Amino acid sequence: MDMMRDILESDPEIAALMEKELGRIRDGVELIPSENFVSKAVLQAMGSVFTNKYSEGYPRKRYYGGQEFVDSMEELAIERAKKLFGCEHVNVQPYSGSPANMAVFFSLLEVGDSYMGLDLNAGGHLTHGSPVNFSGKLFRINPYTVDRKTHLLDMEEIRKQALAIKPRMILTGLTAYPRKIDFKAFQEICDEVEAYHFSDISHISGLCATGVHESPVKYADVVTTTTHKTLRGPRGAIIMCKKADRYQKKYHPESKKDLAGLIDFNVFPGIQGGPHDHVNAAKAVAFQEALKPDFKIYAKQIVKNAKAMADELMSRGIKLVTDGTDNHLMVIDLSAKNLTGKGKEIQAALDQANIHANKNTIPFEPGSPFNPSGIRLGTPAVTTRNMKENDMKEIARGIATVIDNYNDSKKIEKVKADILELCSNFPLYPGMDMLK
Ligand code: DSN
Repeated sequence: MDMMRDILESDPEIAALMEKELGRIRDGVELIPSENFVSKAVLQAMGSVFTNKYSEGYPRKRYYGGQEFVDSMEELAIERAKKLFGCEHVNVQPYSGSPANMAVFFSLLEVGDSYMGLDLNAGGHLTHGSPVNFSGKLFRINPYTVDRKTHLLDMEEIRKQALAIKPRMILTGLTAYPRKIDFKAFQEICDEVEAYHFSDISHISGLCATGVHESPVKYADVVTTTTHKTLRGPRGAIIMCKKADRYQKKYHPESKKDLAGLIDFNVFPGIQGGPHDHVNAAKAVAFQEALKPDFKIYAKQIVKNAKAMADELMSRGIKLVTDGTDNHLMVIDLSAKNLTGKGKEIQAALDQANIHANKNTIPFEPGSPFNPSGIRLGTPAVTTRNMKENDMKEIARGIATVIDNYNDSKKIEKVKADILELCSNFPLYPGMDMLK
């Protein structure tokens, strides 16, 4: 691409690393479920002149001049996000998922308030209450977890916990839970205990936007999502919310702001300064792409691919947490193969075979977060490459071979050769090479 030529001249070291990264992603299958490959249009928006501007504030209410085009761009991003998710209000400025979630905590809770969120080991996120994160340090987390036997969310148990604790907020959302979340059931619990419902759909937002997974937007007070996972946009996040604060009298008696006002105020000036306009332009481009009919076909294929991969893995004797998947991700339980705590080694062996996945905790992890007993896999990126069910089966066979022979470099080399051949049939970013 033309826009790449300058960097080749001005900074050959970085250019060479970019070129190598392009080769790495082309020659491997990307199964880290939080990663994806954005379109060239999204890349171009990120590399645009919008990177130069400072725009503290919101459209038509900024602190600096020269905003006429930034304002129109951000308004487009807002309108497209509203249309895509059917939300009442959206803030498109969060730099990424963690600051977005932080703004929600500061909007809904006071420091020290209690809330419930999915335990990290069971598939939650750092910002859902981990003790090393602001969400666990500043606020009182009462984690809910999955059933010890089935590893599924048990809504009756969660309800009992909520009735006992009376949290001010219940957080729904996942990073490693492979099944559908019953957002309506969560909402009923929130209503019963008068808790805010905050849903972080970062992993599944591409599925929610297309109706492939139920969306919490119609229920929850606030919904966040990163924009770079199944949604296939740039690194970043958005916050969607209802306009009205339904617990204003109870929890914010002094506040003159509605919920939308609280969220906006906590993003800027509460947590962030100037928005990243180039990224917000790329978000707008990605939302436009996600509104097209093709994107629904893509989202459906992500789930079909995940199911095909899960079935093949299980038929090869691999145990999956919950014995399958409903969404885009799976978690392999290595403890069932006497590989407890070997997630790191298996991840490295898979990388040698050009299969990129990540080590992950399993529910009630017997190892540790750094040496966990799971491998997390997902299909958003391979589906973007146009791979289909048969390709998933081939990859699954490769994964099973690597797990069973993770110390056998010859067998791993053979899998790598097969993966290289598979990848050669699915070109990625054609024409983007700088050195050819
Ligand atoms: N790190 C992301 C993931 O991989 O799920 C969540 O932020």
